[in-house]
Amino acid sequence: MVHFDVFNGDADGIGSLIQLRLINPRQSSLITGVKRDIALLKHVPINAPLSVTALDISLAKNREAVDALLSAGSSIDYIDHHAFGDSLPDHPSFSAQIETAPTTCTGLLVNHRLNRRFENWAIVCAFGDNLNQVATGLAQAKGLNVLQTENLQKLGVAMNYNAYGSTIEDLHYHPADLYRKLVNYADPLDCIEDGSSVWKPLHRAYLEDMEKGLGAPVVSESETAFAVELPDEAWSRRVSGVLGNELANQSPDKAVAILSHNAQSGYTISIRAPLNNRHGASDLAGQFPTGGGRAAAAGINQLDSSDVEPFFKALHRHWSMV
Ligand SMILES: [Mn+2]
Repeated sequence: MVHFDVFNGDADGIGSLIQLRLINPRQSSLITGVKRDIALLKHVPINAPLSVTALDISLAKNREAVDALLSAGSSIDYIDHHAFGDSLPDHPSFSAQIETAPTTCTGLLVNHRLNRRFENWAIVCAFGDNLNQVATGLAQAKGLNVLQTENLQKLGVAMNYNAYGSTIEDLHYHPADLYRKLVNYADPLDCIEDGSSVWKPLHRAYLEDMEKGLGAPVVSESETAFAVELPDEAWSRRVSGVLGNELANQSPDKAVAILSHNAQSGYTISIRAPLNNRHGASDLAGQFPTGGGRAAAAGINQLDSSDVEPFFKALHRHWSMV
């Protein structure tokens, strides 16, 4: 039966598929995209019974396509840690491993399923999703040294970085290509050791963009939060997500907002709650028409320039009250 692997283009999605295909190599069609492009299952054809593996994409955002595929006779194996909606499909051809605890990610769920067979890849996934404590704990438990642990973290961060952009054209590597290059390594540490692997150019690109990102001006700051502003350029769209994580890690008691100039002459906003108080981001974003997200990380798709000052006020007030 024809098989489709459908996965988020970030570190967690790619690293999850790597683990599954290392243990069970099979020909498959790959469907993936930029990190925010999560409604991916609608791209799987529904005119023939297929088998599908879905990784690291919210079932709630793919439910219609899932139901259509199941009705067409396809079977789906769904592994994920995002919101799944009100209920899971009740169908004999649907199997799911879904956990939404904030301390897990898809790569860790796969690791559990495979009895930790490719655990270094799972650690890469966890670092990619910024689950640094969990990832470091796993690395220590299996006896990795500090350098090895740092290398897994760097790879996870760089893979995650590669997935950010408005479109595939913004990215350095199409996530499917990055997967094909990385699946050749049973241990991600070997990829880093290999001087001719994708690691070197990917990491160099990450460092270049991050240097620009960390140099971006702070445009508003208080005791509880700060905001930086990025221009409307491909590097900004690539670096905004990992820059948010990096700034949050550097200032764990403050909320972070990244304002990216967009093509609609306004801003796209990404908000991270303080690492030490991971609540309230979605409440703040929800005060604006195109805002939404999760408690720890949320965003506003379109903020007009005239709303920037009101946004700053709300940002600073929001975490001074909790
Ligand atoms: Mn994930």
